[in-house]
Amino acid sequence: MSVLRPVLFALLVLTGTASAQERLPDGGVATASGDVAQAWYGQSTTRYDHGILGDRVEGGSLVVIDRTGSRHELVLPERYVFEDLTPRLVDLDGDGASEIITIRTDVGAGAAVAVYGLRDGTLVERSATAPIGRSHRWLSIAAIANFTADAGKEIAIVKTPHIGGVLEILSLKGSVLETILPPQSGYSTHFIGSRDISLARAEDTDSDGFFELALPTQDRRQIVVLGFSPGVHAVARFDTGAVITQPIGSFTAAVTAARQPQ
Ligand SMILES: [Ca+2]
Ligand SMILES: [Ca+2]
Ligand SMILES: [Ca+2]
Repeated sequence: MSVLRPVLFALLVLTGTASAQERLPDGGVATASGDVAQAWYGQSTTRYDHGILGDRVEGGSLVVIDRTGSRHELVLPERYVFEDLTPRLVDLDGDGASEIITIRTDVGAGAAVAVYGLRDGTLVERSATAPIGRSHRWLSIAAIANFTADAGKEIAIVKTPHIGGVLEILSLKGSVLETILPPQSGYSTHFIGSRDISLARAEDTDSDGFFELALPTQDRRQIVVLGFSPGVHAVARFDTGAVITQPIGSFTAAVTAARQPQ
């Protein structure tokens, strides 16, 4: 016993150190209760010189632990990085299996949304948008929720949030991520250097089953609340009195108060 205990302790410490080293230093671990138990970014790399998320270290692989405890790793080709901090685990299409939603950047052509999943026990790409089209152009995944009557949950993104952000709503249809409503310009959900990937927040303020999205205007001095069903429409607008630097908090009460007749 006296020999075994220190050996076991040393093994545990080594295991912990290894997993910490392989994870993106400032990245998080996403957890869920479905077929995917955990996901994070590994194989940190400095091969992309953009550095808008607090440092110039980005993810080079996607690591997934399935519900049986098996580990899967998808290593990106050299021309890509995950320009993101923590993958998102959401069942977009309602089939009971988690989708793994990431921001994947083509070093030469900018950021895209890439969706992965486990299929027959293998980690595979389910779908991806085209990259923005230029290097050093990023997009923020603003929120994922049921925004419209399209089946399942939709992904709200803001392309190029630093230089004239454009909001788009994406719906996963089979293997295609389709933009389903007219893009809306003039929003910003991230500022350079921030580790908050999104300043936006989704809530169903009127309990109709469709979520509204609160997001900062381009100058980050106002919050606009948009609804998407039916069609894109403004629900409320608030002056913040200062530049927004933190993710927006719960806004249902403010919207409810704004709806009341004065
Ligand atoms: Ca699914
Ligand atoms: Ca929907
Ligand atoms: Ca609603």
